[in-house]
Amino acid sequence: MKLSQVNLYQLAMPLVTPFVTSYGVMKEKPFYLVEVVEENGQKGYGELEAFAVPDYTEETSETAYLILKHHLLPLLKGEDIQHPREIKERFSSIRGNEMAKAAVESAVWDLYGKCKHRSLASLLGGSRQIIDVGVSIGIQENTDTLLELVSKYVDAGYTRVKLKIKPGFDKEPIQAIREKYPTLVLMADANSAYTRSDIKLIKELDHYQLAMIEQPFGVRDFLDHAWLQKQVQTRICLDENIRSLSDVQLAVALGSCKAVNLKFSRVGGLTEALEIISYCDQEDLLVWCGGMLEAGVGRAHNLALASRSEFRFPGDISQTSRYFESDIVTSDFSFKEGKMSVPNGFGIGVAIDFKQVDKFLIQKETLLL
Ligand code: OSB
Ligand code: MG
Repeated sequence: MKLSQVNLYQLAMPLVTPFVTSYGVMKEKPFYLVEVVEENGQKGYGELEAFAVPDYTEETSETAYLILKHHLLPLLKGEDIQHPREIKERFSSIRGNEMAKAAVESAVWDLYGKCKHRSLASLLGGSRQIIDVGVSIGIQENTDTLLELVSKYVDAGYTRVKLKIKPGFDKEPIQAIREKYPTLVLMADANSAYTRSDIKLIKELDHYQLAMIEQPFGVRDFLDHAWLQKQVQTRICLDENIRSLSDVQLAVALGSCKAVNLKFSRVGGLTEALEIISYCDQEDLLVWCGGMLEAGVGRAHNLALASRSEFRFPGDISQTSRYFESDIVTSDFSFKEGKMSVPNGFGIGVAIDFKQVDKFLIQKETLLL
């Protein structure tokens, strides 16, 4: 495949309700839809998932755009790409900037699927057609609102609930959910809001049969997480810490976690994600598919990846309508009773709805390769 052109659609999609985490509030999702075009006119799509503010990882939508345009795309100029796996190697001279890399890489995987008449799920080695999915619930004003939300999702059939927590909004809401739903698969995500000095509180969370506690400590704190994991029964799951396979290897060597939230966008692409999945499987480390409030394109990539059988725990892949009024793809991924189907058309298997893209468009830029 020879790429001839890349179109960047800068979009901003308002969220139906603000998403609140321990570190901030998100009211809209600004992102780029990346369209890679090969010499015969075939097109592939990826989403650039970096947020507006560098409070989850260092990248922002703006910095990732600059890296993509000035440093990543020039590396593909005139290159004949035999397989999307090669992209990781071609980008290896650029440090970090995983989300910028993943945006291009995932678009090339889609393009490759379309050229080869294969679904992305089958290219990635996925075998499941229908997968269990879970919701991630932001920090709520009070426990009543939270319980109402949880009951709505439980009624809809979601088989796993993840609750965002922070100091002051942790034990009480977890206890309230647990009392009402004794057997619900429940977990908490702190987005690094705690430190070693919170050990007493975290030990108390051991009493609520949480499936895991995600990212309690700092985003580079492998040692602190290892210290914590030794003292609690509940699995510690790492999210922000994991930017590459070697981060997972470090976590295993130190005993920093018993589970990994895998977002291909946070680890630089699907190729790195596949290596992480194999390694987790080999090490018996629970791995599951995380989310970045994706629109339809990123969601389709997630579903394809999550169709691999190694994902034995429901991911953060819920209905797009939880986050957005309408989507930029024509499919709604048919959600039914807590399960979603994996698209089986060529590539990501969903079509772009350009009327919708126009609706959210800030500007479009064409880059010739
Ligand atoms: O920590 O997993 C996280 C959303 C934005 C930033 C970080 C996280 C999240 C989520 C939402 O938990 C997952 C989703 O439903 O897309
Ligand atoms: Mg998380």
